[in-house]
Amino acid sequence: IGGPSGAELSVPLQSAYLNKAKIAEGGKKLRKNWTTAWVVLGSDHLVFYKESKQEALVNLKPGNRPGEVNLGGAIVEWTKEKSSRKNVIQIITSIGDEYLLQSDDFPTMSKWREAIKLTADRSCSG
Ligand code: I3P
Repeated sequence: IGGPSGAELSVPLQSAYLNKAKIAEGGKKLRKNWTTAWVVLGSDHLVFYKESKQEALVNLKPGNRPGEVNLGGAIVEWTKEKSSRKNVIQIITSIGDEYLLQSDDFPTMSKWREAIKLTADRSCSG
């Protein structure tokens, strides 16, 4: 059975401005730097854009998405230890990249946690 079609891949499941920090790459700790990003959840990945307007432009060029994070097999959980901020989730990808996402609005982060977790679990088995 084939993977998702190109059409499915280009349909964002949800998108929002969230606070984001990449804190590790390939298991190696990075210096934390929070920025606001336009975060788009696709069928099996997350994409980070500086602004919402970029999304349409970059989507014209498949395979050229610099801020794309593969969610297959990723671990997604709330964390209180990795930040002093409230409503922080951590995403640890299968290649050992680690991201924090945060919003002051609890329902927003709760919704994102659920959706990212579902996506990670679903794309784990192929
Ligand atoms: C970091 C900055 C972050 C903070 C982080 C600090 O300092 O204040 O906002 O994370 O805490 O190290 P700097 O700008 O000098 O790098 P939180 O806001 O998430 O708490 P941490 O080292 O405990 O992660």
